[in-house]
Amino acid sequence: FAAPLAAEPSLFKVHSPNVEYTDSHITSKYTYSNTRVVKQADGSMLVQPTEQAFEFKTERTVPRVGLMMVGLGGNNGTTLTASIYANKNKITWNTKRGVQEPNYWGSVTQASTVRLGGDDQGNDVYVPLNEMLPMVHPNDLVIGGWDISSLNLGDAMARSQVLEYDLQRQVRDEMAKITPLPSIYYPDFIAANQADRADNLIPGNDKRAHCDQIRKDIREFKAANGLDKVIVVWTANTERYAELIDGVNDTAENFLAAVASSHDEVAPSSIFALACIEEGVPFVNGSPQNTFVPGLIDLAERERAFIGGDDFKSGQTKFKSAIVDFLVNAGIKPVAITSYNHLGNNDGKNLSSHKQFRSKEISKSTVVDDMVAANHLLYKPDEHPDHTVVIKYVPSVGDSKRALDEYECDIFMGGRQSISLYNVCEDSFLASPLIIDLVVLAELMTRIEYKTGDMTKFSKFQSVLSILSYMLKAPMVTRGTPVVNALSRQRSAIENLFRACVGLAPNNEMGLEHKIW
Ligand code: NAI
Ligand code: DG6
Repeated sequence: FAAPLAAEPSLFKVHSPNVEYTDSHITSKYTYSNTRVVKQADGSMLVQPTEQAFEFKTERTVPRVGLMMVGLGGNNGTTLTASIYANKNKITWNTKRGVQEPNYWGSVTQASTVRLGGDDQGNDVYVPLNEMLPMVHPNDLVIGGWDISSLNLGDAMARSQVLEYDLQRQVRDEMAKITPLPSIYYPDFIAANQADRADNLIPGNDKRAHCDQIRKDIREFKAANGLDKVIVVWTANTERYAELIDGVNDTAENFLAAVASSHDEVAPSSIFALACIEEGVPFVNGSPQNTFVPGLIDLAERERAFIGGDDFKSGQTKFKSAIVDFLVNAGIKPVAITSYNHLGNNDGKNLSSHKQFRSKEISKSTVVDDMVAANHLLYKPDEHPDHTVVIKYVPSVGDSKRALDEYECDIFMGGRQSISLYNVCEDSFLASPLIIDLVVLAELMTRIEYKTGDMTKFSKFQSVLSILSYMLKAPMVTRGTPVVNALSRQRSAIENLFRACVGLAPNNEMGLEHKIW
């Protein structure tokens, strides 16, 4: 057994009467400033600055964390597992460009910095994002999970054709020691073209028994590896949407009854989510399907379990959520966004089936809604740019996805601007670092509590982890609260929540100290 865990040392300490560091916690007293707007019948607005007192308490001890991926033997699952192994063991490999060292580039928690403040010379001081609060390091994650394909991870990595051969060669034996746990396969939910890899299945048709098996797998993985916590991420094939049926998946009780009766419209991903909710394990959905049917969200809230989703925001959509925000905030009106993709990996093969493509089309298309709605000078109510998404399966390009986007915009005095983007990248190299961020942030959120108003005890945050939005194409938020897709706002939300936890005001760009005499 490993030594008892101790609180992580901090790179910086905040000196303030509002912040206290103990061996176990960082606590902060924080004033949340906001602006309340009341629209009047005549169209005018009454505006009131508001302030709300909060206390935050963050556990300083970083636990031993297990990451269980559903779809472990896929391109993302094997790329991430091999990359963590290479990083942890400092494995370098030869490429035609020279010797390559492992890194975590593309992970916002591991490879980006935030402005902490300014020094006495007026210079900005930056720290790594993962130093803002104690966070688990990816090298320390213990990896496991499930796949409907029985291939060991060494062979599965070779099947994926993502990593350089010289790296594969060095990690293959170690990877081969991992074989995915058998998984749940309801053929109707993924493309028929996946059937030939489905040879590693939990037997039977009893959906409650399937859920209980997943719960057992999680418990056993935790015990076998001496883990304090497990996070589960769905990076398995995109499923079709489950039909929303009153009496089946509309409430927590109906959903549980539907599982008990093994109803056809309960998807494998929803069974995994249910198992995690019942085990109190955070579950993140990295694919676009509607895993979180209303009854399952009710259940998560009732059990105060953490959930997040949907669909990793890795390339084309990440650009879109930055570019459209920029255009609309620059007073330029996108009137048509046309996105073509072609790719040749197994994800592309699955998406060549219409129902699974439709799940992806929906999540790729909703991403500009909030930015368009924010500018009533450019768009009338209910007016949207034309938005088209095309995905084609072209086997010979493998994991190297090609994304072509055209942004057609109305500009000054009837002018037109056409912006064309062409993005080529290995899909799994973009998605794998996002899985790290989702795990690191979801785990951290299990250690932060808040108190406000007349609350006598600290509480965890709401079940739906909207803080994960930066990494997700169709971010889930607590019902009745606004969805934010704009990338810069999503990043600010992460940064400023962490600042609040150490008693610091949100970063702003006023730079008043540089403007006064
Ligand atoms: P992949 O097809 O290589 O891997 C998926 C794996 O899931 C396969 O090994 C398959 O056997 C397994 N699988 C299917 N159903 C399963 C089930 N019920 N239980 C356990 N395993 C199951 O796909 P890839 O490229 O790894 O992507 C994974 C998912 O992530 C896809 O749904 C994809 O749409 C989504 N995604 C990927 C992004 C990327 O950039 N790579 C970005 C956004 C989303
Ligand atoms: C084709 O777009 C296949 C998809 O699975 C995407 O590669 C994936 O969802 C990433 O999409 P995006 O828009 O974030 O690059």
